[in-house]
Amino acid sequence: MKRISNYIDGQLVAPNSGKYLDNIDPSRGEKYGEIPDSDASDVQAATLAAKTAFPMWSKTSREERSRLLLKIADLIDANHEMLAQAESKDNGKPIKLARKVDIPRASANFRFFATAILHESSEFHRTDISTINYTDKSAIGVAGCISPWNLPLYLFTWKIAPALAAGNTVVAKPSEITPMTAFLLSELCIEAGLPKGVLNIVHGLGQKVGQAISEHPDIPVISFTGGTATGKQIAATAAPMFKKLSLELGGKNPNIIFADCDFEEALNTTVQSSFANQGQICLCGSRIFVERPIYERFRDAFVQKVKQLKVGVPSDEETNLGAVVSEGHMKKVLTYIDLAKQEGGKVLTGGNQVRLQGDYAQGYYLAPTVIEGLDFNCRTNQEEIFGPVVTMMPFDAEEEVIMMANSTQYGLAATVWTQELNKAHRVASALKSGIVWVNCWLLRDLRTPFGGVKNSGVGREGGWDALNFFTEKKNVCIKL
Ligand code: TXE
Repeated sequence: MKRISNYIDGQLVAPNSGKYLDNIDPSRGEKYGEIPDSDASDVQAATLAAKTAFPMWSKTSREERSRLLLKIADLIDANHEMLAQAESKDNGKPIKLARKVDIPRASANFRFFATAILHESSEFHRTDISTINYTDKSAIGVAGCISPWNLPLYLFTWKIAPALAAGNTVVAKPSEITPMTAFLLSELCIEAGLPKGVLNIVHGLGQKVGQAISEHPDIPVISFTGGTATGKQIAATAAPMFKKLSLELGGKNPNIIFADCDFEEALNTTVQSSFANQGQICLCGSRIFVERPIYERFRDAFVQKVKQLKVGVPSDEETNLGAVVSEGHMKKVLTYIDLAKQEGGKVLTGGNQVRLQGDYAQGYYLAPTVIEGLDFNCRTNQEEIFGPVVTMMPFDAEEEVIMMANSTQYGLAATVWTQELNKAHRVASALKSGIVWVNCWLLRDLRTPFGGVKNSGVGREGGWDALNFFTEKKNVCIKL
């Protein structure tokens, strides 16, 4: 039974309350560890440690900050398999996904920002012969970083790395549903020699620990990734305090497939964009629009491939879909499948819980599900399900599919499949989303702006956007 600790002021410590929450292994549906049931007093201790460390850390040279963050990246790589196993067990995702995506991206996040700060420059404006301006960029202070359960270490480090690289100290909260790799990261930070108080990790419930971070007066900047509803709560708390906010929220992403697409490429990638990580990636394409001339051919070929996907034990190399993250989430997804049927949807494959044998009989497994026959503006097609469920709809005209694609409250990502260049640019321009992939999905260049519009969030992560978010700019104007 693995009981993990908070990481505060360089130490692994118990929660002040002495209370713990169960940590469940979703592949077996059973408790396998305990996490601190922390509260505002633990957040206060973490914030004090971060505040105390800030003068030192913000004055540490960028070369030294870079060296330490690169050391952490090296330690993540050196512990790649252990971290991948831990991530797969905690989240339910297939081990091959954790090995290939989650853990390599966690070290890449540290490497990217550790090296970016070595090349950062600022601005100079000459007003006239005797007046010059320079932009002085400095760290803000204690940054609050709150992350979700779907890509635990990947998204946790996506916030922490730029915050630390920019010279801030951090109070971070991983999801209570998947805390393990954040805990293992704290051990690696100690091994790397990260000075005490620079990074603090407080485990526990969102309403207690997350809320305490959002409302703490000494945490002036918050970076959050998670559900739109939670994003609203954090904004409602932080906005009146004039905190700087970055919110990466939900999605209901359209996947638009024109008749002139590269059929095989679109087909194979759509299987991935529909069901990777059990559909628990906010970038997944959950609404598939197919131009009518190829709708039936694509639908039948897609369903055929989906039927071949293996739902299985996450530790099995052959598994394509592991367990969804929790019993509650499994029930939520099943409720949406029932709703889809009530709204007139026809389940072409899946639509059911999957019962494995033996030790895994109580795990949270769902069959990859494809539904057609729904209206584009029914609830199933408007609300985020965040599970292995996609809908398929035919379309006739470009204007029609753009209207349907843009019809939800979300605007995070979209995919467009066409071999006509002008159409690709035209459709990408018309789509209301922060990211558009053309003839690909989830190709990520960390320098690019990442984020959504509408209810998918506020602000952009990645590249200079992330470093600028975690710094304050001051214009100094000098009359010579
Ligand atoms: O979110 P939650 P989840 C979205 C995804 C889905 C959801 C899944 O689309 O909707 O997030 O993640 C903490 N004050 N994205 O269920 O519940 C909570 O403890 C402060 C989009 O985890 O919002 C956890 O640590 N914090 C994203 C974190 O918030 C609170 C990519 C997220 O929890 C809190 C990934 C509160 N009141 C998921 N309540 C993207 N756009 O990139 C909870 N928390």
